[in-house]
Amino acid sequence: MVTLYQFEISPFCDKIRRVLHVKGVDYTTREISMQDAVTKVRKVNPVGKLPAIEHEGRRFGDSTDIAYYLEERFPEPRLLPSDPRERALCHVLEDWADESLYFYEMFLRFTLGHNAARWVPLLCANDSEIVSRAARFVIPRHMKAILVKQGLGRKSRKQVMADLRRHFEALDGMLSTGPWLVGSSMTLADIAVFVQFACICGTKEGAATLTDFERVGLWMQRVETATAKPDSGSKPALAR
Ligand SMILES: N[C@@H](CCC(=O)N[C@@H](CS)C(=O)NCC(=O)O)C(=O)O
Repeated sequence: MVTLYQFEISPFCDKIRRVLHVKGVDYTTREISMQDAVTKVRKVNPVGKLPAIEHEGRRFGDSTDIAYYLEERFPEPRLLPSDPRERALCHVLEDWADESLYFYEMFLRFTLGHNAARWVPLLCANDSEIVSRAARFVIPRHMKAILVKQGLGRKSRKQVMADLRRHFEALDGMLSTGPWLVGSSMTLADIAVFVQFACICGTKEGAATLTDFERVGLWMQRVETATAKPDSGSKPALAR
């Protein structure tokens, strides 16, 4: 049994849940509240981020490391291509998702007031009322500070939205030759990119942009269906 330490609405935690679903691995989740984040996260991952997993006495974090570990321990069905070029492309696309797209979802969900009003309470679903109330003020500012350091937070909203549209166009272009991003079957690249776009499309602006990209919408449905929790029917694992 795998134990997944998570913030439920984190795209990286969603990535690992979906890998576990595809591979049919039994797992249990331990939700970390915002209140406990500072003390508890470092106990399971010294880097201080989630997801982290515990399996057969080993605990470690980083969604890419976890996904590669799961691929090794539970090889079927394969999510990493064996062809070297495809494997490399899969890695580069996962990195695009984790290191670039992530900041767009952070910008949209947590720094725009109307979206933050929905997402901050979900982030604090396991916290006391007082922490939850404080978070409504603190989280958008904390995320904004991260984004200013990263760079995206120094751009105007209009510039960020233009950048985001370019990312939608890039994804749409990649899907113009086949149903999956790399090779002829779903890979970790599809899952990693999907979870970030799912968060992006969980915002007013992201959902509006998606309506211009039918092919992206169809791919999202494909990935959702292929990676949903086996007993969850058609209900998305990540509320959008
Ligand atoms: N590269 C890491 C990123 C994980 C990450 O940024 N997780 C966020 C939640 S979405 C986190 O734990 N943030 C807490 C922090 O940075 O202090 C991965 O792939 O696991």
